Amino acid sequence: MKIVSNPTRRSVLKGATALGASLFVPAAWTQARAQETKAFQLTPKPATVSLLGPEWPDTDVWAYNGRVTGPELRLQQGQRLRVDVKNGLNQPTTVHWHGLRLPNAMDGVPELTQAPIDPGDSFSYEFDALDAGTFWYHPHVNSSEQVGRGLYGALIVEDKEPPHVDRELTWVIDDWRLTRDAAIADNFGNGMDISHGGRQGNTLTVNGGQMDEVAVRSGERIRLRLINVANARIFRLNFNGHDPQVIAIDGQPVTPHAPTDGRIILGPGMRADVIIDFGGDPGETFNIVDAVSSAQSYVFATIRYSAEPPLRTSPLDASIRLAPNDVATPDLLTAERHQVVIEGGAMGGMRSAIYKGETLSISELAQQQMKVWALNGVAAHTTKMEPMLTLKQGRSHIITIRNDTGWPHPMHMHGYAFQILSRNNKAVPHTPLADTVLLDRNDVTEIALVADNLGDWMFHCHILDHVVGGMSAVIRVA
Ligand SMILES: [Cu+2]
Repeated sequence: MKIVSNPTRRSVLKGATALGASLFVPAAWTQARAQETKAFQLTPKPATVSLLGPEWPDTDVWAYNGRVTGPELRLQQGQRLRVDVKNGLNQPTTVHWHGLRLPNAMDGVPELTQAPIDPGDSFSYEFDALDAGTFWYHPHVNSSEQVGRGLYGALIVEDKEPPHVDRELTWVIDDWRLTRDAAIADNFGNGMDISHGGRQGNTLTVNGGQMDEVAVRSGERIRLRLINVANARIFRLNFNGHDPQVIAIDGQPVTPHAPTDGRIILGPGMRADVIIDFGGDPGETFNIVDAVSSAQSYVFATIRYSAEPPLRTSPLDASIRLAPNDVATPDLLTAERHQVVIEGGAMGGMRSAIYKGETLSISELAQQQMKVWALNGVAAHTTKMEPMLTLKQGRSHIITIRNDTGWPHPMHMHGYAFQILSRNNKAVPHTPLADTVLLDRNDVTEIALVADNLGDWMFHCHILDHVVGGMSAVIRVA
């Protein structure tokens, strides 16, 4: 991997002038100004691919540049990214850059931050890659169906000084609902999925194909970038016989640590970077298990050691700690406090919610295209709404999120990396930064941030059918 050189004085000055014209930019952004632009083209369009291998029929999908997953966009921290998107679908789309702190107008939310890109039309996204880390991109129009049909890809911003590893792998993990003919089941947005746990699939893919085995060599150190792009499935990966160290969560560096219970938990939208020293013997095999619960688990993939002699006899003696990104630290003593309450869904206690300004009973909400979820008493009917919360620009804020439903929800906030302070009144170890926080049913969590990125930002569940059911809101930073 290449190492980014520091921006020259000239490029810093040039950048400062250009950015001075925009509304508001955190101080760090002007310093991180790119000296070079990396340009890519993305064309979302129908395509036919093999998800299951040659013994199965091909699958009609929607895909970026005809590939599932879409191309891995890679650039170095501090570089500028430009992506020209041409819509080859027969419906509007946008591209959202999940987890990236970027100017509001580049966030890819239809109506809220840009007009949707109509079929045949184009839109160019351009912003600086402020944070190194593992991110991804996907549409934000009709997301359940567009993501569920295969529109997603990884966006990797390389560290200036990456840890020394022998190999780096990206696993983009999806869960598809296929018919017996390997076609995508077209029952998107049905009431059952919306009101329960979302669109759970029946077929897993990694990077758009089957990954029964992972070939490794004894002694090697691998950095694994895990990205859960599934509509609804929560993964709990256990690397049996190995000791993965989590070095980043949602792209943001964290104190290297072993995952709790040995399971790496990834709700939809979430990422983890892990470093694994493969200490098994040549020829050995181990299972990676998705340990859903103590009663339920399945083999996600099998690690197979080659017969080659070990690359080294003891683990590499090199630091695996990543340099932090320049994210402002909230002042918890002076922070303003806010609350978000999640209600609704099947087996929930919600009696009514506000929909389009009117209070409706739960059965009336069900008749409004299943708007059966609410955030602070409001079921969303569109992306452009009056803000649920308004955060004062430049101030620190603590948001308490309470899940009063019978279902887990990975709650995602755009434009920010927030600290996860506590879960059920217990401090979260390492106070990780994240863009998505997974709440189990009846969980309460506190997150904190400095409101340094101006604009109207989406705050929503990343179980995409829950968004269809109204579980989204706007947080305004002004
Ligand atoms: Cu949800």
